[in-house]
Amino acid sequence: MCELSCHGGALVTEKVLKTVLSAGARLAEPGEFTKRAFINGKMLLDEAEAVGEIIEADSERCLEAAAGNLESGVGKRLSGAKATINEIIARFFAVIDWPDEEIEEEERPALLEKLEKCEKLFSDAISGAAAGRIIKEGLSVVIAGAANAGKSTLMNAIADSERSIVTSVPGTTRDVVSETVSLRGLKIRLSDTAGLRESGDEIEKIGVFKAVSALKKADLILFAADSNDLGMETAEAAKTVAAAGKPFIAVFTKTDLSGFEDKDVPSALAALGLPKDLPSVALSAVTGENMAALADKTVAFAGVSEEKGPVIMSERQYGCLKEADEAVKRAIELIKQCEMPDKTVAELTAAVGALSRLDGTKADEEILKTIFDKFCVGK
Ligand SMILES: Nc1nc2c(ncn2[C@@H]2O[C@H](COP(=O)(O)OP(=O)(O)O)[C@@H](O)[C@H]2O)c(=O)[nH]1
Ligand SMILES: [Mg+2]
Repeated sequence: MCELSCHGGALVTEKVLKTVLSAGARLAEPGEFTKRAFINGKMLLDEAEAVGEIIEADSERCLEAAAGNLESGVGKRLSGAKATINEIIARFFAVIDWPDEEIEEEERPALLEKLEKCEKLFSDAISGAAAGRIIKEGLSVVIAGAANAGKSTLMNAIADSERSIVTSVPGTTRDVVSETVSLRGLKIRLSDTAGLRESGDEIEKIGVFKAVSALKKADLILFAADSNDLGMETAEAAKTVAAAGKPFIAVFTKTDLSGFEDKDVPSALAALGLPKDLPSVALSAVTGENMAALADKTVAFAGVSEEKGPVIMSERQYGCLKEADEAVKRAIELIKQCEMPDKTVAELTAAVGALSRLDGTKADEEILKTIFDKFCVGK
């Protein structure tokens, strides 16, 4: 490898490049440098994927998680578990190969304990994958509620821009208005929707239909309820929001007008027919009061811990982990039932196979191609 420095400017660079290419050099392929590092054993496959995650990162949290995955990825963290499973396979092979050998009754608990520890590591990593998806793709937060509840004002205050039109006329927002924002470094895909109410207006009806569809796809709903008006319409909207079956936070809006306080929350929830332990915030998007509390609750909901560790952001890694976890669970059952050792060996071998695909010690060309083709040239 050699590095050339030349004068700036497109033409000079192009001429130097042409000369170098005509002398026999070739352009690097996408992700070629990372791929070479992987092939030469300088990094595991999940770490190579972390390089891609770093390049693609579009929020602080995502960048942090990707950098953590590069430094100490899931492959490295699970290498001990993989070694343990391999040792247990060897122990079972001894039993299969030597008819006099068998797994003694007193040996069983120790084997089970080791496998259960491995399984715990896998299932912990799997349960962290939900947070990984949110870190990478962003948390989908939908603001919904009755007409004039202050939804668009809330949207604009969170997004810190005049994204949605705000008027005192009920039914102003008709389409779903979306914006990507960052809250405490976490990417949030925020959507404002039309007020949930029966309407004779053709366009508004479509807006309400779209709002209800958006609710069903949300990770989290912010149910905006005007603290000055906790009547029938608000209660009806609460019902529609609850029916979507998604987690939601009750946001009592316009406290600057109503004087509504945190202590008023329980009776307000009861008036709307909502559970008394529902996460709630009373705020004013106009004065900014309690907006920080809403940000805290929203980010806390994402379940993204500050703890450094592998964050599974790749569907491929998730699939491998699932496979390893399920195979080990089956092996545990087989050992408990004193089943034939060859069945247990088959499950444990499947688990090691999945872990080897995860860290790339056993990866076929097809998988490498899909991973590295996503990289840009020069990485
Ligand atoms: N004083 C005050 N007015 C608000 C607040 N939030 C919304 N409003 C007003 O309430 C009306 C309806 O607000 P909007 O955000 O359009 O409600 P939407 O229909 O739910 O989107 C507008 O006149 C806003 O200016 C608030 O926190 N304080
Ligand atoms: Mg609106």
